[in-house]
Amino acid sequence: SGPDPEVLIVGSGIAGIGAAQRLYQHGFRNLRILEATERSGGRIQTAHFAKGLVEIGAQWIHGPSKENPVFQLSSQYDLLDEEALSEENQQVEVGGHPTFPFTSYSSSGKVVDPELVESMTNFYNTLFDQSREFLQRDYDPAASVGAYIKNEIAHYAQEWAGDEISKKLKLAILNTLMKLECCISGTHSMDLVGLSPFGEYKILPGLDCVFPGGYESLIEQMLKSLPKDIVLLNKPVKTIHWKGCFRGQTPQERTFPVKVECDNGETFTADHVIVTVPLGYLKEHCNTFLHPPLPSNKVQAIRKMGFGTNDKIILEFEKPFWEPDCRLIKLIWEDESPFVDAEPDLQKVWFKKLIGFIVLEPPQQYGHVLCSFLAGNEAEFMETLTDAEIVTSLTEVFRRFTGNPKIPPPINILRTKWHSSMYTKGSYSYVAVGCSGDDIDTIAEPLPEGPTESKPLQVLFAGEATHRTFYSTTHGALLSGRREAERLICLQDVQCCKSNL
Ligand code: 6YU
Repeated sequence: SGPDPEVLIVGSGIAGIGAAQRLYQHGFRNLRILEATERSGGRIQTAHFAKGLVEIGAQWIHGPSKENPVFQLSSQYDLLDEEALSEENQQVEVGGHPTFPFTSYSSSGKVVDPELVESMTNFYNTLFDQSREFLQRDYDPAASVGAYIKNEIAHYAQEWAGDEISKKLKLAILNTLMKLECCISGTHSMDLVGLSPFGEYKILPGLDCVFPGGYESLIEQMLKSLPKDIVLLNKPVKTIHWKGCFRGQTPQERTFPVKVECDNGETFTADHVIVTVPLGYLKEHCNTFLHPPLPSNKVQAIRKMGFGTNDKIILEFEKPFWEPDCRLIKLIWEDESPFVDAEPDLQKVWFKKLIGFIVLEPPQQYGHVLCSFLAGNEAEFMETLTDAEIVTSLTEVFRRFTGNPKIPPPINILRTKWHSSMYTKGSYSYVAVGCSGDDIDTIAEPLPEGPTESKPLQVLFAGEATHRTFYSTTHGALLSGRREAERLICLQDVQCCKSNL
């Protein structure tokens, strides 16, 4: 590379923008971000809905405390409220289980005893915490988190006192908690999530917080620190040609090892390309996205790693049908159990995968708005339905669970379609059965691999799915972008030293 290498970043999500920020701060000036869509932010996206703002993608800063770079940056930009910034908030250790005041309804239209729900939740949380302890063990009691938790439930359920009806209700509550875990992990079933690598994911202290001005306010601030023309929108990259010798358009007419080709035939030459496209996109295009193709160990890791769907359904009501202090409406299907497979006909049952609705608070800011999460095959099916079909099904669900047949339908709906989104193809990554943290590192390994000749670090990989301990989060994505920027900064430093000798 010359003194100021040409760097291209593919994808203008938080990983790509984070990489650009770090490089720009270190004096790199030949920088461009190629983004396929008409906007920056990727899976960070805020929309207007009802009276206020809602999040289409990332919702919370997970673990907002000193070690979290998204928290750090957002504090620096003054984007968080006082409560989120307080020392007290940063020290809360919920171990990934935040709690809200809730009302649980059952499918027979009754309110379920909150003490029972709480005791089952504590029991479940203990099993969940245990499932994160198999990283360093020689022996796994089960292949998946789902299998492990179900075995443990089966074991303890033998000792449960009470009649068959109360035991059934306990299993139904536990099933709801496992469905919630599917949303958190972004997977169809916890049977797909590997047990031993589950402990790779690191939970940071701090009570999860939101952005009063929307998550996208962070992206807007980050972009302000970069020159306006750095991001080129509507530039879907088709193929990255590397290990080449391509003539560029710079005045010196020097040659470059990389040429990036867009869908419309436009090309860009570079010394280095940082790829930040989502794993879902990489999975679908891994045979053609690079030329020469990706090495087989990388392709295998990309295929093995999990990438699922977690969608949202956001509803506005004219009047609330929930109590004023209720923050969470939980739905418990009494006929469900962790030991019974869900009915395969999604048309009939897709809405049974819903675990409940978060009340967006306060109503003066949002209106009367409920937000639900839906994971896996049911979410992907929901994406194929019309708004009217979804509203009809959910109105029936609300009426059935509350026992109030007069609840009017919501007046407005917004749902996400992350699986159908062609440049994402799902929501975020998880460590699937059969893969390990090493696979994440393999995906992150730059190309060409190993010690090489004169043109190192031609293609680098960032994005949430490349962060071993914070995959699936915005802070993992940001750190991964900065990590790849640092590789180029180090390379630059080494080359400067060599030329000064
Ligand atoms: C978080 C949260 N959160 C909910 C939902 C979603 C996600 N996340 P990007 O995709 O942003 O950027 C890539 C760009 O590349 C993009 O703009 C593309 O258009 C572009 N591109 C693609 N192909 C291209 C091409 N060919 N050419 C050019 N450009 C191309 N994270 O911290 N808090 O509350 C949530 C949530 C519905 C969808 C989330 C959350 C995940 C983050 O949104 C996500 O990781 C980052 O934004 C990704 O940034 P990026 O830059 O890498 O990609 C114990 C345990 C278990 C572990 N699990 C814990 C799970 C915790 C995750 N929580 C999620 C929960 C919610 C609600």
